[in-house]
Amino acid sequence: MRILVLGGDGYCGWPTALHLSEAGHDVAIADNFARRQIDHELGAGSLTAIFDLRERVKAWREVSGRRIEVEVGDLLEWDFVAEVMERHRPDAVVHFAEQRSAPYSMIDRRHAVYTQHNNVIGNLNLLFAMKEFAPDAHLVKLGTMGEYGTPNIDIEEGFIEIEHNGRRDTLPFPKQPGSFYHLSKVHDSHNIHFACKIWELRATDLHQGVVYGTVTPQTERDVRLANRFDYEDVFGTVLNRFCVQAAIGHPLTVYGTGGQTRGFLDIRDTVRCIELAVENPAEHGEFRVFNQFTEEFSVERLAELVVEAAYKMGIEASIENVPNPRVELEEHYYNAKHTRLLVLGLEPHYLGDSLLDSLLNIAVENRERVDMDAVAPKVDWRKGRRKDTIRTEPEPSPV
Ligand code: NAD
Ligand code: USQ
Repeated sequence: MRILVLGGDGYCGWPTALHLSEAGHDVAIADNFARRQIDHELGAGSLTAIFDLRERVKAWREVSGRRIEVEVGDLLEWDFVAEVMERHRPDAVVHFAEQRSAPYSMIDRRHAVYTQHNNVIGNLNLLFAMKEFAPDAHLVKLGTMGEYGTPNIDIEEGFIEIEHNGRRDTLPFPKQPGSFYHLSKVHDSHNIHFACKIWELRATDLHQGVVYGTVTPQTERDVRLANRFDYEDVFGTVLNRFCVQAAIGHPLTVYGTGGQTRGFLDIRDTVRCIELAVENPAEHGEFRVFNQFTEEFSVERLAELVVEAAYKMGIEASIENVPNPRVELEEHYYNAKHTRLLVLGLEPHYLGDSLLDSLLNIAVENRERVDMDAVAPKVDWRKGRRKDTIRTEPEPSPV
């Protein structure tokens, strides 16, 4: 298949592009490098050294003999999106290209506006370009489990059958997102659903949980293929952060009581889920939702698992329940369905000692690169970013 991977320079996009290329598909990446620019803005960076995209695809060609095309541009620019879609006429479009950090979207008005503008309008441009130039293509869109929030009932995969005043209907599952970022994903879902209805587009909205890990069989084939590994307070996801914190002797920062529970998955399962969605497309006019995670953990439990794994490696790690900078339930019911990808053939990598060992080892090997000031949480949902942490020199802002 001809597959366009939008946001293919990012944490999930890069290993997915490699995985799809290795599976024999013709892959092209589009990216505007906004994520690398945000590293400059935040004064932070990946724990692992990452090469620029041109070097990455060159290395991939050397080790695999397979070519990945690169398109540099912004989904906000209609001419770019239209031109890329018209020239490639893809069979599938995998859309990762959004601002994906909840804390980043909560820094202040400017960052909230950037996040929703970038995500919602980029996605809308894409829908119009698909309608115009690739109406048969299948859109595989990265959404998030956080669209649902934490309701006191089981979470279904996208839709719920409801009986109300004696009548029944199947309706989109209620959404209660917890940040301006998560809200942008809800807006995207509505726009995609509507586009499928009116233009008969076909789409799969992958409500992905929190991703951990960094290595896939492709990224470890050459140092130039390494994936990014975010650990700081804005882009680092919780398990990756805990492993780095353990490696540098920083207490594991459990927010509040740590009873907040989420769906999690290994980056190796992310790339496989995308492949399964691409190879089993939705029908014309169909908007389907797959919940993409493999296991549920509370944050406190994850911290305990990291402490135990670190102990076996001779590292003494500790847990600190810090005041929660977010507004979220810390004790709640959580039971989310996630069978549709399993039915298609997903064989999950469950969180175990070997993965934790490997993450802790990567963290230990790279500990000299860790910026200690970037570890503690600085963005508060109610107050925005602490003023003393704002850089005084001008920021190269993506806004
Ligand atoms: P990332 O920030 O590492 O990658 C996103 C990529 O998209 C970056 O390379 C960025 O430069 C690019 N991009 C952003 N806006 C763009 C635009 N307007 N035009 C072109 N390129 C643009 O993020 P990620 O962790 O790889 O996440 C990818 C997707 O998966 C996101 O949509 C995110 O919401 C979703 N997701 C991620 C996780 C996770 O734990 N990382 C979990 C659930 C869902
Ligand atoms: N948390 C801690 N300590 C930390 C960091 C986080 O306790 O040091 C807690 C948070 O309060 C939250 C949970 O861990 O309850 C998850 O936080 P996270 O930063 O790992 O993930 P989140 O902000 O939810 O966002 C990430 C991705 C996002 C994706 C989402 C999937 O950045 O792109 O959409 O995971 S989900 O959580 O299912 O919505």
